[in-house]
Amino acid sequence: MITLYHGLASTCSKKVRLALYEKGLEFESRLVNLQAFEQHDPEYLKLNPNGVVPTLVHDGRAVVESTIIIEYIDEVWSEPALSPPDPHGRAAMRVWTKWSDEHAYKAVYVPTWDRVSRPVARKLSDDELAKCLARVPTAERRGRWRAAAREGFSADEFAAASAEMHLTLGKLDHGLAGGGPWLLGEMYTLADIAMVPFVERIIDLEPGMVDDGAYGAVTDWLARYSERPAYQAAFFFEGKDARIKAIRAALGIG
Ligand SMILES: N[C@@H](CCC(=O)N[C@@H](CS)C(=O)NCC(=O)O)C(=O)O
Repeated sequence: MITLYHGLASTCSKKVRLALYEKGLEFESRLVNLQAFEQHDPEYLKLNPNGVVPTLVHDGRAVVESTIIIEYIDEVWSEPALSPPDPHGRAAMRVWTKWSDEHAYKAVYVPTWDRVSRPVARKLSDDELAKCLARVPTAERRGRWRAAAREGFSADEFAAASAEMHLTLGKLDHGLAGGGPWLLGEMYTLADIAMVPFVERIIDLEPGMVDDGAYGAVTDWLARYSERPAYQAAFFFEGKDARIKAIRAALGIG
């Protein structure tokens, strides 16, 4: 039995939905409304003490951290394999999953909070904010929610995010220069899964970054990617139209 606690628009949640769908796995969906602060609910914190999504619960035990979760999924359900069979290949894959956690995530963090969390947080009264902050389990996220609610994010933070976006797109462009079709060449792996939600988000936040054919190998990879049924099921999770239904049926996930 698999239960996924996740956010609809959350990049880290998309990574996990994508890995599950690539394996053709059905799961019980528990959507966590981040803008209603459900991630700080004491019951949820028992599963994920960091107060963030995603959390995968498998056979009654919780697994946290999106990169660790996708590796877990690939270990437990071995087909189709999403990691190279050799140590060198797996090391190359982990360069990308590490980049996803350390750079791609940072590229979208501030602009996403500014777009999604700030409009909700700034409406909180001082009392409501104090109550909300008292439930946030980590100092880093408390600071983030406070900034979202009050002073906002600085020009330096936006500039740092923009630099990370360019760095990430540049690294991907270089990595795909050999023709791909995937980040490690012929084999589609967790490297692709870990990176794609951030690329989609960067382009959504800053469409101008890929104007005039900039980072063309990346936009080609994303176009190729968006044809994958698992991508469509993971990214348009709540899609109710006939096409999404057909994709879900083709993946065997009803
Ligand atoms: N390193 C964690 C980061 C998780 C994370 O930041 N999740 C975001 C959504 S993408 C979240 O839950 N934000 C709500 C909050 O911080 O209150 C992972 O990869 O799972």
